[in-house]
Amino acid sequence: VSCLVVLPTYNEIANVESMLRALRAEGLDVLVVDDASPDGTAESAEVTGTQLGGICVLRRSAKGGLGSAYRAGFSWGLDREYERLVEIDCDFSHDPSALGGLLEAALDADVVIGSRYVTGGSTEGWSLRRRWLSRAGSLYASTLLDLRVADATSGYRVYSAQGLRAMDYETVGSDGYGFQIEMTDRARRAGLVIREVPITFRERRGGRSKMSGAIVKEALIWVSATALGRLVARATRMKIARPLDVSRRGRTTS
Ligand SMILES: Nc1nc2c(ncn2[C@@H]2O[C@H](COP(=O)(O)OP(=O)(O)OP(=O)(O)O)[C@@H](O)[C@H]2O)c(=O)[nH]1
Ligand SMILES: [Mg+2]
Repeated sequence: VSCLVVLPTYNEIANVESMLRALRAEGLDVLVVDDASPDGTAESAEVTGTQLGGICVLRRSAKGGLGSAYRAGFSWGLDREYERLVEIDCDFSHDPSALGGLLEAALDADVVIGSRYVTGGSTEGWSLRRRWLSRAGSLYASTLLDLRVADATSGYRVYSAQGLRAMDYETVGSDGYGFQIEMTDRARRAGLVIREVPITFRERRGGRSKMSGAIVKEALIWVSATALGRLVARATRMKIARPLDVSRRGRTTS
């Protein structure tokens, strides 16, 4: 099965070369999606690509967010007929050597999630507060949207090309953690097979986090508004359905 790793980068000069080497050691093609990182990440990726082969760099003109980088990367990969598309962070939080296990699980699933919150999964180097926040966020989204996954915000994933197309990923609106949640929701609603594989998530190796309050807020608002919208839609449908039921019953008894 042909497989493309989509690697979004923004100011990852400290990690990008070693990450690319690790991914090429797994024998995988890589597309770096760089949003004009001022630290020279794209140039470094291009140099490494010339040395190792199997690496392309998609240079975008401005920082557009993680979700938008993935949407662009997926389109690039689907146009080139890749059958599996991988999401991974460029900071070694996701261990590239775990990818073999994820890809194996992807043989009979449309979506494989590298999960911190299934048995055997864990996070290393995170404060209790950050761990609690992440778990609570995942639980909130899973419960409200009936996602039936333990780790809805994980960004270490494998998608089948067919699954991505069925999910209509191009119209997903969120960008940060919300992107992962919204993609999981799309997969559920499209009736795709989702599998979770335990991973150990580690604190980023070099460089700085791009996580922000705005990203958390975006996810929280999206989940809450979507759940509320569905609740209202269901209540409205029930209200319309009830009088019809009554009239039908009325007709059969008369
Ligand atoms: N192309 C692109 N990549 C981005 C953007 N924002 C983040 N990334 C990349 O997406 C990946 C995840 O971002 P991180 O900053 O590690 O965010 P995080 O993993 O949620 O947060 P930490 O755990 O604190 O590192 C990294 O490879 C980033 O370089 C963006 O706007 N554009
Ligand atoms: Mg990270």
